[in-house]
Amino acid sequence: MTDQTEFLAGLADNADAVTKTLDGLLIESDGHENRVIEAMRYSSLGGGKRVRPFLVTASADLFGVDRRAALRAAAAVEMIHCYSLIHDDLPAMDDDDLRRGRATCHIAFDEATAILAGDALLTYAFEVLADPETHQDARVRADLVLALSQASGHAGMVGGQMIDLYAEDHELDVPEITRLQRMKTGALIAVSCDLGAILGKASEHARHTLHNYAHDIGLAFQIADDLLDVEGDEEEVGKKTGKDQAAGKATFVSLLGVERAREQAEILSRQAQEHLEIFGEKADSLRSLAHFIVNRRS
Ligand code: GRG
Repeated sequence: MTDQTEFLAGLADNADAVTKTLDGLLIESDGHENRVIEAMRYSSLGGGKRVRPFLVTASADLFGVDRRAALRAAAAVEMIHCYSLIHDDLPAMDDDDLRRGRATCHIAFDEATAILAGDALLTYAFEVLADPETHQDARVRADLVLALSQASGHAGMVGGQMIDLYAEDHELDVPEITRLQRMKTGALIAVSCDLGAILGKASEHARHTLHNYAHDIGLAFQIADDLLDVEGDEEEVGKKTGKDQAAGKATFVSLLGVERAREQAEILSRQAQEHLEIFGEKADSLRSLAHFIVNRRS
């Protein structure tokens, strides 16, 4: 595993590179549509840990992928993530006014603009992946689009969000919550590794192994998120905390208790790191990420 200070510096450098890539992709216009581009830029350039983009570039590094291609794929995943946050914060969903330590998109702009900014980020992510600038091989580009669309839509993130809304009035048990979280949060985390493997034309075995790693850290990430909602400091976390309990929502923490939930997250993080054995030292940054995910404070 990389030393944590070194890892955090690498995470920050990668976040800067992703922000620069997004900045270069989200070009302002002279036309009256510019307000939606401003909202897209507001929600995607301002902060965030950039965990998913890090997974894309660190996975791509295992297979010697060109950095520019990896950063474009990383930016596409971050666009999907930012769109989901914008829509999740809307009054019709979580109705939040704080995200990444500042006003949510619909507060900084207005509700209609926030809906459009989310829609446009969602669409643009696929345009970026389908662009020959991302990869010269059309088959690779098609595979990138297929993987990201499956992870983002009804069988992945959107489906998970639908179950989350259902859970507001229905009690779910641990297997049902696990499925919800694997779809809502885990699918995008898993596909981030997958995009790196697709870009690198990785073998089925390597792709499958990375998928197992991503599967475990996805769940560990969500348990850590549930713990932060209970124990985190609002200012440090950058969003409202205590929301799950206030909404009476069943989470891993409400079902297992704080101690068992933390234990479970740590078991998953260790298990995730074990999957990486076949990659040797090249996977050290992914090992460090698995550690970071369960020990983060925001
Ligand atoms: C509205 C289509 C639609 C989907 C929403 C992912 C999601 C589904 C909603 C986000 C709400 C949420 C708090 C989910 C829990 C886990 C999560 C995705 C946390 C935020 O991700 P981080 O911690 O955020 O990576 P940063 O700001 O660091 O990028």
